[in-house]
Amino acid sequence: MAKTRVVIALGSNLGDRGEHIQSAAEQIGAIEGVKLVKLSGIMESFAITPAGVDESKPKYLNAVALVDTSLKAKELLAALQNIENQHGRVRLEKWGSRTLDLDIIDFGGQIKAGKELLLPHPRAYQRAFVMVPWAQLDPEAILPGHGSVAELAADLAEDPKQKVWFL
Ligand code: A4P
Ligand code: MG
Repeated sequence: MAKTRVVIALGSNLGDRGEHIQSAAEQIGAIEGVKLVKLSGIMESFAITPAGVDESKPKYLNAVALVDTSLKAKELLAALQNIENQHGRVRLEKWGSRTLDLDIIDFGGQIKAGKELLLPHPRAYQRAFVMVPWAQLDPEAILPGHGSVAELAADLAEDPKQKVWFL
């Protein structure tokens, strides 16, 4: 069966953040039809809210996973939401604090503007905590509509507010 290379971002800023990220990565690798190819290091950064960087909110741990899958994008999204729910994810406010967030950043270069699923993830290109680890895992990667991931990462890394600290 044809396989699609997918980039998934993992984030947590509530509870045992490192444990949420580590165990979610294992759960992603255990989804039927998904193979975990590479997991980035885990890094910490300030919370980004719709109003900008908010240093008063709990800090995030983030990581990026590269996977190969035979699933369709919506099937993968449903499996990821199932994992979020197992981590006690409660949705209260937009971009609110969460035990676990799993976002599909890129699905084999697909472009999609559906209600449930936007591809690539519309805000990923603005976020150092996604671009920096992705560029480390795959220096040749291209984000559809935005170009070289390594170049985006290098630009974002110059913004002090977006600093990421690898653990
Ligand atoms: N959805 C659409 N496209 C996608 C996609 N490509 N991947 C839909 C995953 N989901 C996608 O998401 C809301 C809806 O988006 C879902 O029902 C799905 O159908 P959600 O996870 O329930 O809510 P959310 O996480 O608040 O929204 P979203 O859009 O994922 O938020 P963001 O933009 O990802 O922001 N700061 C730091 N430092 N680190 C972070 O990880 N994360 C956020 C979340 C804000 N600030 C952060 C971090
Ligand atoms: Mg999300």
